[in-house]
Amino acid sequence: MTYENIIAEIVDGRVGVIRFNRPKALNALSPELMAELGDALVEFDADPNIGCILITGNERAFAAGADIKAMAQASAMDMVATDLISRWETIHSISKPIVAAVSGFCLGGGCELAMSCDIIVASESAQFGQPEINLGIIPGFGGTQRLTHAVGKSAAMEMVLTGRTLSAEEARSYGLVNHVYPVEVYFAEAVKLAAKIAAQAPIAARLAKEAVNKSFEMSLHEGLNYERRLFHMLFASEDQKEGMAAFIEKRKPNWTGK
Ligand code: DAK
Repeated sequence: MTYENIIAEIVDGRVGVIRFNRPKALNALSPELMAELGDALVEFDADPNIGCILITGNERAFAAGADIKAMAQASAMDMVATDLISRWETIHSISKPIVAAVSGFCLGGGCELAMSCDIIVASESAQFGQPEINLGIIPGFGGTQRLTHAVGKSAAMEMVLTGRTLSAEEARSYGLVNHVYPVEVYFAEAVKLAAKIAAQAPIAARLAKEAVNKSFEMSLHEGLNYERRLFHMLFASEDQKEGMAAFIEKRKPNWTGK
């Protein structure tokens, strides 16, 4: 599929890279861009050759938020009823692991989108923030929820009440970001990490993501039971037999995704 607001390509054999491509608008997340992002995510999720998805922007901006110009005149009913925001939810239905490679501005909806990914790799110039308060609104795509889970109540409160941004290093120290690298290499490092994930047994990787995400939604007891069911289920996969045989035979496993 060809796109106007993103670039989608496969790198390193099994990594599906989606790059936001509105550099003049600091990759502001317009409805058109979000529709294309949704389509590309669904396409990569369905492609058996892709093992991990990587979402990125450019060095100056991952994304400076939802497109303010596109929503400035919207009514509450527009926000509820139109396609303006519905495609944002697609990312939460993706079963394959998603890595975000973040540099520069990662604000508002950009930060919320990065937090909707499974792992964040940042450049030293990355800035994470929820500045919606400066526009007379509050975060609307998880900025008060996922951010609070990630950085704790006090830091989240300060960020959403004042619009203060976190540097990449601060974000790493809070656990929001996995790794911070110099700008020149952050993308290559993110691809390396995504390629490592993409090389794992595909079904196990998807179920691992599902199980970790359930920990945000279930009690510990329910989560442990859920994990056990997925664990049992993997013994029905060919890849479990292959992985354990390969260990015993001292060779590399040959995953089939079955
Ligand atoms: N939207 C539209 N255009 C933007 C933009 C944005 N978020 N951010 C930057 N731009 C545009 C600027 O308008 C400018 O365009 P021109 O004037 O050249 O045409 C161009 O990008 C370059 O920006 P600046 O000239 O401002 O560049 P500076 O280096 O001076 O400043 C900045 C960079 C990132 C500090 C500044 O641009 C800025 O403050 N941007 C706005 C950041 C922000 O407030 N972000 C939060 C937006 S609200 C939801 C889903 C999502 C959301 C809500 C609900 N649902 C599914 C329910 C999300 C909401 C938001 O993200």
